[in-house]
Amino acid sequence: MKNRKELRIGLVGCGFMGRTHTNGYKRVSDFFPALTHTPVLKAVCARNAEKVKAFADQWGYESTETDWKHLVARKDIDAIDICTPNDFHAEIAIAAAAAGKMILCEKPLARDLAESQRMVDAIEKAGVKNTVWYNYRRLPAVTLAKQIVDSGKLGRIFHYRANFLQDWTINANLPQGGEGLWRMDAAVAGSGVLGDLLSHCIDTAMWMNGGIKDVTAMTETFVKERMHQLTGKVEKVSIDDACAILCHFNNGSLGVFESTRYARGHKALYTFEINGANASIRWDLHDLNRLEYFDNADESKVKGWRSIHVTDGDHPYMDKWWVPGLGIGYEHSFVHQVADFLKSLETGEPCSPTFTEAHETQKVCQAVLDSAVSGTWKNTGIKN
Ligand code: SOE
Repeated sequence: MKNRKELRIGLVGCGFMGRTHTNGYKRVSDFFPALTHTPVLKAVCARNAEKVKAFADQWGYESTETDWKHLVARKDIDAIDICTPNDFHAEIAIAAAAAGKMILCEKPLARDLAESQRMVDAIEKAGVKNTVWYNYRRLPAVTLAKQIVDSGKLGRIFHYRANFLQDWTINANLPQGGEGLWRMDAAVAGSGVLGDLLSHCIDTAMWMNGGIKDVTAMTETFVKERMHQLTGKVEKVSIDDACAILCHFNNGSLGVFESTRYARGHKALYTFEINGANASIRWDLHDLNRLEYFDNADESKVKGWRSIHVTDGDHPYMDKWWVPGLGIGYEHSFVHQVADFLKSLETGEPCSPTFTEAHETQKVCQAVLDSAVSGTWKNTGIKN
């Protein structure tokens, strides 16, 4: 740790994402020893004083705050990490940018396009470093898929398809809103599976296969009314429980995306497949260290889908972990995102996806919602 520059973190929110990010900060310097910066867990902020104190004690934060405005004003904080429900992303990010802080924001960037535009304007005006935690990009098998696509091995790409399936909201008696359930409240989340799950798929897709030009989509809310945990009243449900998208990418390929919280038996099944003229690749979060690859140039008698165990020393990020053949997990994607953010402090390069890139994902989400309402194709406005 000696001689490393400190990156003093102020975390807002101490739920599930607060834990994943904090684990990333804690692990990174041990496994990426060549980095010149090291995160310091300076402060964590949440409204509930007892809860935030317990989180700070458990994870090793030096201090706590109960008002994010106090955290943003602190001189001993370099970077604000936003892990709150979506309705606070914009307000905190805009204030943090104005205070000259670096910002790491949990996905999706915002509830809607207008909000994400204001966030992009704020970071551009302030010129502060920023990134959005679309963590799946940084699983070694997913990064390898990106490298294979970039190498041109797939040839002309025809199809990109992705799914993100869950089943945790099928029970009609599950309330909406409030702690742990804010993802079901459109006023807080912005949208349902679109922003929460499909945004991951859209981010990965545009990273690998370029911009999405236009979309046609349908959304469905299967349970129309639920008791709201905060008001105790039965209220209309306004989020999308399920969403299906057809789209054209700017490179001429076709995209098919599906997400739902009503796929009985699936807890977090994220899969994607890309079909090119020469080769195809596919990936499945449930087997996250594997990438499947089909190369049409293989000798015909042995031609078939290869199952690549992405755990060798020359695979992305893997030289930092154990020995070849030993896998890593979901949590490592967050360690890798911290490592890449710290690296970007050294190089001066942006840490992708930046707010500007995540705003492109918001453009697709907006077009999806508009299309689902109008029943027509919608342009995203994304040019490349
Ligand atoms: C929802 O259940 C959720 O936790 C998302 O919010 C995350 O972004 C996704 O990675 C896993 O599922």
